[in-house]
Amino acid sequence: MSETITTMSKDNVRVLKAEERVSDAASVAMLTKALVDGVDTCFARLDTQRSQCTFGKNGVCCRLCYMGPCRITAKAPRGVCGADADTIVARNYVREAASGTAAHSDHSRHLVLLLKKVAAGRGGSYKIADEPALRRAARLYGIEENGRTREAVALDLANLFITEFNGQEDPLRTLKLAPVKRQGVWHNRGILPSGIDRMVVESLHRTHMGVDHDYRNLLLHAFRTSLADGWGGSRVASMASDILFGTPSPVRSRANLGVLGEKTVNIIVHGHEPALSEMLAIASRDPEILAAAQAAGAEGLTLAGICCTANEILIRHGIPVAGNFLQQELAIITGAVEMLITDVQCVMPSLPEVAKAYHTEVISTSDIAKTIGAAHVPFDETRALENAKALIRRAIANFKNRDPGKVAVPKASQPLVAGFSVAAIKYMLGGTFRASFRPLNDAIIQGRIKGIVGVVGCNNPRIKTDSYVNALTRELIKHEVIVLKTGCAAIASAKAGMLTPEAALALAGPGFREVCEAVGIPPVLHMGSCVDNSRLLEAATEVVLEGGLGDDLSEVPVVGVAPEWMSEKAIAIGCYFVASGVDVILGHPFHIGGSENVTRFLNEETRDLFGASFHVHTDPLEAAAAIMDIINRRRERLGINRKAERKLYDMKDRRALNV
Ligand code: NFS
Ligand code: SF4
Repeated sequence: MSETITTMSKDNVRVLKAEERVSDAASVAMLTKALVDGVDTCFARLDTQRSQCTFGKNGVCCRLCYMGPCRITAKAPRGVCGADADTIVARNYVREAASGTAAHSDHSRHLVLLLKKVAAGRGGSYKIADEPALRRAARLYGIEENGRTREAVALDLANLFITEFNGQEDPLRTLKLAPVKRQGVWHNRGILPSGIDRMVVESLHRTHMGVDHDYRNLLLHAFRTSLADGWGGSRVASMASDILFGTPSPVRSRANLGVLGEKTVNIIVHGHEPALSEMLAIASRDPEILAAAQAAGAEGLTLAGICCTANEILIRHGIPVAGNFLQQELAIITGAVEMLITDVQCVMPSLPEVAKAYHTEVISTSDIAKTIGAAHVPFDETRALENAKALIRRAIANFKNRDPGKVAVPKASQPLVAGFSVAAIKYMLGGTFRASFRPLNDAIIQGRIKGIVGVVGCNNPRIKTDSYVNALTRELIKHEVIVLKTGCAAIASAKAGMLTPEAALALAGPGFREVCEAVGIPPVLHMGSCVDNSRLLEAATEVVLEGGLGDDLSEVPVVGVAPEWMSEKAIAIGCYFVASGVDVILGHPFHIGGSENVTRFLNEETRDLFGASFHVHTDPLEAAAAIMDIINRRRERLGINRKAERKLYDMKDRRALNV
């Protein structure tokens, strides 16, 4: 097990052991196997990329026009056009936030268009799975639903959602779901976003050569665009998926590579959009399909997920999770995956290369996301169930090509409970007849729960996989903080066994443990995929509306953390949290170090603008201390920290201790 992982390069990079790169036993075993099988992974490639560009890292490389590319140094403080470090760093940042917003929102658009087709009776095998969710959403937007058919209501809602994308001048309607005071903040700062598509286009326009050069003006647009994600595209995506596929409620399952069957046909779905994976989930239970798998000599069929597609079908169907972002290559290395089906986002282009060493077929299904070496099977929504069945049959046919000598499925997997939508949390706290956030607010006011922290985002091979997420989460639970999770961070907790009610008994501080025991919830609530970060905002808004904890998100003891992030989507998420009044801790910094002004704006000036800012803490325990500090300051301001409570060390105390 402790075999050394060498790199594919011949230079003298420090050689890390598998245990130094990944946290869980399954990943350690597969990374070790990669070496034996001669397979290149992102971990090895990080080594060959070891001397990464410091200009890029500091955000001072500009290639926006063909007088360049330009890079800013002490001797060359301006690009050919005259742009300085502030302008260049800010422009690059706006483009990152716009790209993240585009990814979440294009995903959202696909769901909205599907909802419209379903409403018009052209949805094929799709239907409105959750009529109460549809009617709830319609009421939020003032759409008449009483006495009307669900199709008519769905059509109005889908059309309204479409105007959220193509609106030109009016602010997004979905912003109205935020606390009134916060809407006022956005108005006063001039960052009420209009149509989502327009915000992204404007980002590209403003960052074109020779347009917007004022770093503050640029950065405000990064926040405005990101608000169109969090309180627009992502929020709409969660609503549309709940209507089409069902609002999540707590469901049991398992996570980690050990969910793959040694003797079953294994199919992995990977990416983000739930439309195809929903159908695969349904098709995978079809008796005919199961019989076909047995006829092929397998003991059955295992469907499992990676990344956010995994989260989508986990929270609605309890389909097991094979792993998070950095396990996509490792899953193939088990030698036991017949087919890996991808849709969009976070799919490594290396997958077909890895698959060459095994029998795994990599299938791309979205026409906007192809990879050389992957077979492309375009997914046709109008024939979704047939498409899904055909894919599964193709995977079954591939079972006979499995090389038993190459199969090594790690035993590791952990039980979990996931699926905590806001509706589900309300129900768990208050029951059917008085579903409410009151018990949560009361627990926070009484100090049994100190605050709410959303831990979200990716893995990044620069950080030992899951290590920061899990160390931080453990510390927060101990300090009586309820942790809400989405995306790959949620999967990290699942693999570490923290998504079970039993984890509360073992890990939670005393007051919080009582609450978890009384309600029967885990200390860490898995709320879904990354677009479901909108559910975190929804939950925080419910806390505000319930009363007693301030009347804006900037007053509630709530913090967001992106520990091991890597994606531009994380930048959009971070920005809409901060613009919503929620402080965001990053486990490693943005590419902005080349501009003191941009850094000061994002880490300090935003506090005056939004009541929250970014903070960078590369050490998880330092991050936990900083988070408790923010939470306690907010509790002070609310006047609920009166009781002399156990002393929590702040940063200064911690440093003093280390002396
Ligand atoms: Ni979020 Fe979900 Fe994972 Fe990161 Fe990618 S899967 S959308 S971006 S890597 S958490
Ligand atoms: Fe260089 Fe200016 Fe062109 Fe950027 S926009 S590449 S700084 S000349």
